[in-house]
Amino acid sequence: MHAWPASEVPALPGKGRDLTIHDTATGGPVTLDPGPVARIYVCGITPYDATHIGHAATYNAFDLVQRVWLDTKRQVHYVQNVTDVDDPLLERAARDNVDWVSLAEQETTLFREDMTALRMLPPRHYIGAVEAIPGIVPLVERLRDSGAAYELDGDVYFSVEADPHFGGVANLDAAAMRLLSAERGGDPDRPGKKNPLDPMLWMAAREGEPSWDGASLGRGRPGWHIECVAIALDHLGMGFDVQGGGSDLAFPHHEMGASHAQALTGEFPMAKAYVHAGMVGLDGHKMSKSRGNLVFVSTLRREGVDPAAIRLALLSHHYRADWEWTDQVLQDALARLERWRAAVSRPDGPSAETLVDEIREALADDLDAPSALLAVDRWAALQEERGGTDEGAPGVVSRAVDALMGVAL
Ligand code: 5CA
Ligand code: ZN
Repeated sequence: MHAWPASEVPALPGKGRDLTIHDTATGGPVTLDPGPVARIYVCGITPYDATHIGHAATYNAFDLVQRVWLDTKRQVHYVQNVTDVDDPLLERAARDNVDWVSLAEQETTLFREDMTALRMLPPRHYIGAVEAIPGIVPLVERLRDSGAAYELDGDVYFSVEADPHFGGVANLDAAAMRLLSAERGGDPDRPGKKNPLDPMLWMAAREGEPSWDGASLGRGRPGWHIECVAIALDHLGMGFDVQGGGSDLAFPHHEMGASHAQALTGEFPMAKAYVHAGMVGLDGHKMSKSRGNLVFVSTLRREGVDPAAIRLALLSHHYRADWEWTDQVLQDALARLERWRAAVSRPDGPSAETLVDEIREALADDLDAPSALLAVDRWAALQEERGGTDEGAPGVVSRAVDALMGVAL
């Protein structure tokens, strides 16, 4: 699949510092030390509805990760998937009486447009589940042949007991795992499973549903977790730097993915840091496609909201916090954008040297974007109150805000 066009990342004087980030698996900060090419996998959308503010907030977090790395003069190898075949997509297509392929294509196109408008850096490899199937099948066969997977009425399940590290990503107790498994695509109550938590690797063809050739697995379609593992291992290999997604992916998705990879390669961990963004809510509930309480990026754009203001609204919350989208959040972002634009539109201003360091420090410290915004606010306030004589300063500020936070002033 093609991704979306890259917006330019201006080069800044000097160099940023290495990123320290909260790792769900260890429950604490890790300072990542990627090689010259940092490797990151971020779980993509299931394209049955438009990009909402919650998605955008999660992708904003991982965009910041990359911008911090780029500022340390590294390259970034970024991979993202599109879950373009899965139960929720097929169910939505059936409900609305539309072709599931067209629905997925249409929503993926809209997602690309939203990401472009928000200046999110595109992945180098943007891979759909369907196009990954030829790579998934041999992995499932290998897991089955090694005894890490078993068949149940034609479906193939992964055995969580095959991984000695199982549970080490989300660190949840058995009851919590069982509950979340039922809520998030698992089937803990299906009779005949070795362990209720075992996730499906390959689902045998169902009447009226799409299916693909699965070689010795028979016709069917892939499970959700193996999709991301196959794509990540194919394009990044084991031991990449960050696997990212919203906090609702820690269990079962990233937990199971880590176990699949361990059983396949004998290596651990798949990612050096498992990074999770908080959930954005609306009217007291997590914004979710299934609940329907959504604010779409595309709707805001159609209403004429500047995407830079949407981006500032996302940046005004720490990525790990759960927060609520309100009209006030957007109004504050619009006002901030106006203040910043006025401040950088003057030919000179207060020195920006310490400001660039402050933004860099804030972001390198677990992506503290709210503190970075406050630092820019202080510079803009100084500019408004007293101005300054540094001729390069407004340009440095607008380049820094663009390079490090994707905000075009
Ligand atoms: N296709 C899978 C991942 S492989 C999936 O979860 N798709 S999704 O469309 O449901 O979500 C895409 C990303 O947005 C995931 O990282 C998810 O954790 C995140 N996300 C979903 N809802 C919210 C929300 N309300 N707030 C923050 N992030 C969210
Ligand atoms: Zn995923």
